[in-house]
Amino acid sequence: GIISGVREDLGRRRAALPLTELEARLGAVGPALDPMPGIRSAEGVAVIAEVKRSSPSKGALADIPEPGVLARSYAAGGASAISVLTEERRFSGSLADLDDVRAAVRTPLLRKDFMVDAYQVTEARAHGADLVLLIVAALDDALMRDLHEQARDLGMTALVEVHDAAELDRALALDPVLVGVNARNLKTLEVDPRTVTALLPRVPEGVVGVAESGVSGPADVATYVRAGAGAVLVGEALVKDGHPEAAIRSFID
Ligand code: IGP
Repeated sequence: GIISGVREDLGRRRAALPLTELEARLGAVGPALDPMPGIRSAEGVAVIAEVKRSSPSKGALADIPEPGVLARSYAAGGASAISVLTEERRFSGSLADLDDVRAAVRTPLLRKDFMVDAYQVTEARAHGADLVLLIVAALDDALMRDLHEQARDLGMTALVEVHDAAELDRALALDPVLVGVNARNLKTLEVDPRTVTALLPRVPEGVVGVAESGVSGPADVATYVRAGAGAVLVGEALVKDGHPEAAIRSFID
């Protein structure tokens, strides 16, 4: 599956920068932005707009020559945060995409990847990310707690992603501020919005619930909002839309 494949990639990735060098860069990137005030105060629903070139289920989604340009239109449309896929093998993303987006906008940025060790979290911050994704299904409780704490120590916010009630319980044990329910089953890769509508009502008040995947228009957003979504995370529909700015506005209204 996707998650075991990611672990195999780690050796290759470590050929990149030594940890000490990444840590040396942390001072230069400036403090992480807190996405929560913007997400909590968004009118209607907060939109987390994703830069996504391709996916394992759909293949290539869009040609994105300049992720920073796309990100600027996301920001102009009112996105509360921007997600950038950095996973290379299955999503054709990269840290270069994150760098490009960071240079283009001041909006809080999520590094969207399969985080399975501390190096990746430090790397995210060193490249200007303000949020990291923690997928509960990919982590045991001890590692999840460590990465969650590390993110907080770096001033970052974790988006803790779940797919079922047992994972939601594990996520809530972290005392998170942002919990995502992904409608896409990571094993079958199929999207079932009922995953979101069943689980979001179980997210306690004070924790922002993020509905992830399967938004193709305002009607899907409305369904998720009725289930209690404080934010929606949208990729495919926005990268394929010629007018992402207007699309985001249509989700918010
Ligand atoms: C976006 P969509 O259907 O709007 O393109 O989905 C987002 O939810 C999806 O990219 C995603 C994802 C993930 C990708 C959610 N969780 C974990 C990779 C890894």
